[in-house]
Amino acid sequence: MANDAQDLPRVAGNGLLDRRLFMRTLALGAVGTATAGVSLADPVSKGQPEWMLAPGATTEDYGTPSHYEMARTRRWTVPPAGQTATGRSIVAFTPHHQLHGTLTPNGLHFEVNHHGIPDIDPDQHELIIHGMVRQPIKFNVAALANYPTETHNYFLECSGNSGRLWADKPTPANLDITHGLLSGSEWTGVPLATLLDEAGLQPGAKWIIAEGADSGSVSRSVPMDKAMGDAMIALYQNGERLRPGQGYPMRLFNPGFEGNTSIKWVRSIRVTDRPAMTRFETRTYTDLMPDGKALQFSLGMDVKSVITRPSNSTVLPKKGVYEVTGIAWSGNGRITRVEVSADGGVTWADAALQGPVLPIMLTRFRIPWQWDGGPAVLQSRAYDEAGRIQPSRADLIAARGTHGNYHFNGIHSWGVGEDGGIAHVYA
Ligand SMILES: Nc1nc2c(c(=O)[nH]1)N[C@H]1C(S)=C(S)[C@@H](COP(=O)(O)O)O[C@H]1N2
Ligand SMILES: [Mo]
Repeated sequence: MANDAQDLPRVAGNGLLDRRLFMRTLALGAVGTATAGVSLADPVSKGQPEWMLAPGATTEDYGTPSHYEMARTRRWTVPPAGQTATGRSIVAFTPHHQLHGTLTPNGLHFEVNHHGIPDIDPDQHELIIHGMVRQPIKFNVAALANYPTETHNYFLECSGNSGRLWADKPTPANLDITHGLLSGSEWTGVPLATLLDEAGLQPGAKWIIAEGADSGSVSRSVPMDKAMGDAMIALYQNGERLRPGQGYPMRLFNPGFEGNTSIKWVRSIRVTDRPAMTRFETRTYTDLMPDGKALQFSLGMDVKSVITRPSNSTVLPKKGVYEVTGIAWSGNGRITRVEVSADGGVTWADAALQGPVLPIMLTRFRIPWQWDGGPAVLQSRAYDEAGRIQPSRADLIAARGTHGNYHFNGIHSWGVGEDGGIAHVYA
């Protein structure tokens, strides 16, 4: 079925094809795609499948995915025997190698729970805003629901996402483990500025300290320009109330900042003139530099991308044309460009960006690629509207060393072997 398709316009080395030449052309038979449907001599169906022979099931109160899809679930870190969820952080990963589009289904949103998930009664939960304000105020869910809300699509990324890519050796782990502390959602909530305005900031108020209602009271300090900027108290996620793992019934959401600052189950926002130096801004979520000094309050998530398909969870079955697709994102704003390389970064071609391209949100990119059966190294490189470019791993390490655990945003490489096998490599 596959032909050599030598006439297809090549835009970079090792088989990258023009991004405008999409699967419509390819699937229509200009070339055989490696994955196209089988043509039938007699396309008329013979008989009916079993599920057509009797009426199907009724519906459910709350819909769930097909039972055939139950392998597409989050992997999560089970606490070691003898430790409870609250004795150790539990981390659940979004399986990006199994997903498409840009919105993460709520049941597959990643989770980082340092002290388990509290079971909060929404009728009893309160958020208090106090400290350097003219008048402390508190809100329950019903009171907050009376304020004007805003809805935005935003990604959320733990700064520990991709942390294992700082290691000397590539990893056999799948994309959930390496890039799954990242999700994209539509968030609806009340701008924090509205609430801070109502409380009235005192002169000299420069930071807020947000505290969660989990047993460890996870707390972070957030600079006032963020608090008075695009920060929100989120109540809804993709149209439904927040899931318990996302902070039900309310969370602070700081778009583009490291995930840890978006305090879940938020119960207190204290306005201050200085940061609190909490555990999560001293012991963790700081970046150890080559000179042994630690960078604190490295809050912004920089520009980054990764190819989600193909990935090391699949094997290329045969030579032919494949769609290479992935996601790009930046805490600085919109993604402006994503380039893909099939020859380990020697040559690059522009991928198509799926619109609308929204600021501080996952952006899907695609490019057709003709695999000729030889070795290849697939990479993606993202650019954002702040002029930031995703660095090579070597450049990132030259600047930052390898002592740190957080904020890895280097270019990611998939090595494709002659057998069609795919592995994470350092190129
Ligand atoms: N109260 C509280 N807020 C929290 C956490 C927590 O354990 N407790 N985890 C933080 C971390 S480390 C991250 S990366 C994000 C993850 O948000 P998610 O679990 O909704 O994906 O929430 C942050 N907010
Ligand atoms: Mo995190």
